[in-house]
Amino acid sequence: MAFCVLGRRSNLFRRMASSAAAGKVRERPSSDMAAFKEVFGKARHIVALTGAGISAESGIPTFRGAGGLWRKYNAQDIATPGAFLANPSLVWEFYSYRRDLVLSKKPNPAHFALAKAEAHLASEGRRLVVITQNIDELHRDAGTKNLLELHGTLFRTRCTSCGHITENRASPICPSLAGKGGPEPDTQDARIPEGELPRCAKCAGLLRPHVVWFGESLDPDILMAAQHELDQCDLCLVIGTSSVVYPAAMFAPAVADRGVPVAEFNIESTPGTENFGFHFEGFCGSTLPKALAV
Ligand code: BV8
Ligand code: ZN
Repeated sequence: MAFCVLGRRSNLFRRMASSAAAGKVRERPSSDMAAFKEVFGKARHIVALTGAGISAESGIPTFRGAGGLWRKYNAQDIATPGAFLANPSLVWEFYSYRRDLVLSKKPNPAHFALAKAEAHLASEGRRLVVITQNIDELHRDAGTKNLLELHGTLFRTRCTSCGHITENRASPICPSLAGKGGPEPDTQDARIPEGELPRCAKCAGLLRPHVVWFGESLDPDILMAAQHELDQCDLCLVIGTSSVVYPAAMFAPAVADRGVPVAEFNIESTPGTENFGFHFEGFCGSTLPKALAV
């Protein structure tokens, strides 16, 4: 599936290049809420693709915004298999910080608007599914049932030796990480010996966060399920994502490519904006509840 998704990327870029070459000026996306609500009122199968921006108003820093740095690193530097191999202590400090932070946060009106809309549409035999890039589980906490977590979750671990996957919401996840993970740039790395990092209850192997790191493939079943929803949908919402991480960045433009309406909810334009029919500028904690109100 990843191949076909990646294959789609090349024809998408070809199309974008050819339209640029043909000097075709794309219509600017509409910000007409009444027009959107008309489309929303008729849609039978809606996909909501969300990114870190939907959790920003819950107090969780986004990746590319002001709070996007942890110490002197950005996520792309440490959310990789190479970083974990080289320095599992540092990577575990990064995830321990995010686990503790997220455990103290709650869903915001944007998460709740999606969960409420899903329930209301279901009562009319219509479908809304959330496909999220986020690993904070706030969509689950808000009550969303139809949910695909593309990149895993902060609160599952996977054993690097036996592959055993477990839920784990302990804070800290192990004694050696207590009080560690501070985000300030001058914080000294804790250099925790590997033997004192989270270990597997079954085989004592080193545990890792059960998330998709940069350079790792997404779970093919989840990717397949996402592809199916995207292929079936007759409306796509793109909420709080910079649309720069693949393959997720490709999903909404590919839906737009099928002539299906796409509505973007963001505080700014993104590389995807010009492909979309609607763009609602503002904090999605305010714009989304308005857009999905029934
Ligand atoms: C893959 C989990 C096939 C971990 C994440 C070289 C080698 C290998 C692969 C690549 C390579 N070069 C490129 C790639 C592909 C790579 C990629 O896309 N890189 C990018 C950087 C170019 N992708 C991958 O590696 C993926 N796998 O391709 O597999 C493969 C395999 C091997 C070899 C080749 C190919 C895996 C990607 C998944 C990485 N894991 N998360 C963790 O979280 O710790 S990604 C992580 O970053 C998030 O999950 C999310 O996806 C991404 C951040 O993006 P956003 O969610 O959009 O957040 P961001 O901060 O960027 O933007 C926030 C937005 O919200 C902004 O637009 C802002 O304006 C807006 N906003 C803010 N506040 C609000 C708001 N909007 C509304 N209201 C507000 N209040
Ligand atoms: Zn194990």
